[in-house]
Amino acid sequence: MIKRRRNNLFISVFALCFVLLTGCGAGRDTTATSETDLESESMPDEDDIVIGISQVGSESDWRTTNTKAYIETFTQEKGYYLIFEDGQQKQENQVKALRKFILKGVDYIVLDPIVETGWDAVLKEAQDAGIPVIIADRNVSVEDESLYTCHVGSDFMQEGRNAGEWLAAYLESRGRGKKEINLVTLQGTLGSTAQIGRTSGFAEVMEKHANWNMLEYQSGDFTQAKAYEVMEYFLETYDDIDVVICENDNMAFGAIEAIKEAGLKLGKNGDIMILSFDAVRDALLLVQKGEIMADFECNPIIAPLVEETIQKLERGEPVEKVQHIDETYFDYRMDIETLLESREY
Ligand code: GZL
Repeated sequence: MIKRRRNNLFISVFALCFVLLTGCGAGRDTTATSETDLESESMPDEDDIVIGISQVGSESDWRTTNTKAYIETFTQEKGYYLIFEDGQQKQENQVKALRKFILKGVDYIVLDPIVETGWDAVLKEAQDAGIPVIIADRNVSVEDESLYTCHVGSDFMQEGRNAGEWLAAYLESRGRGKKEINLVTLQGTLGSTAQIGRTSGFAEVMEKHANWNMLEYQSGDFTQAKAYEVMEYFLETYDDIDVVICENDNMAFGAIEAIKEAGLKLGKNGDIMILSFDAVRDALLLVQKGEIMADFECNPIIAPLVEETIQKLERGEPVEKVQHIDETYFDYRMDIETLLESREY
């Protein structure tokens, strides 16, 4: 068991705040201290594992499921004390959250970094404070890889390759393997691991198809609203788009709205085909309708793997530096309705 490193300041600050706020003994339930953050009202028990989680934001359906899994996994009944901070899609908020965790002397930090760069200094502060940092979902790019314990998340490059290979096989099956294909891409938050991986993984496959023309890349920042605007721009700029690559489902929702408003048809017999990433429930319903041709899963339920990693660290066991979660894809040919019956999200 790693010696609890909480400093007396943490306990006394919590004791003072708790008594002032409630004037009573330790409750055991957790309530949000603001609309985006969540912290237990009660003080941690001596043996609680105190975990500070810095989340990207609440920009997508995927993120909602990802957050829900953390809150359902790290409960006080299971011996955890969770401090959850929503970065609201701003790196400076996440850096502030990490410094707050360090000041409070948490036992572990879990960071889902909005972008890959800019973390070296604050991760060094965590390392100097002796607090292990687990990078979850997206990844960091740092000079010194010892600044974090491990990365638990998806292989985004592979997700991109899977999408490229699926499109190549589909076009071949429709006798369009050698035909000119015009594509545009709605990228995620620029510099995020999900965007970097999906863009480069798909590009790797595109290099094998000289007849594929990527007309333009534009970021929709993983949001439906921004993607709608960018898709409107694409439709005004290009009159022969065959395929739209959406680097997450919420951007696919925005693109579909703009495409329909332009009077264009979606799907294998339509004007434009959409490939998407995440495979959240509402998107899979659109796959079933044929409006999204294929959706490449990005599993948001990472919390159990993070918990398993923390438990290993608690027992002093080694952990893999990179732990990828298994993922699949869904396309218009599958019985989505049946698949959804057994799907958690
Ligand atoms: C991917 C995750 C991405 C999702 C988006 O692991 O970081 O961020 O694909 C989310 O939906 O916004």
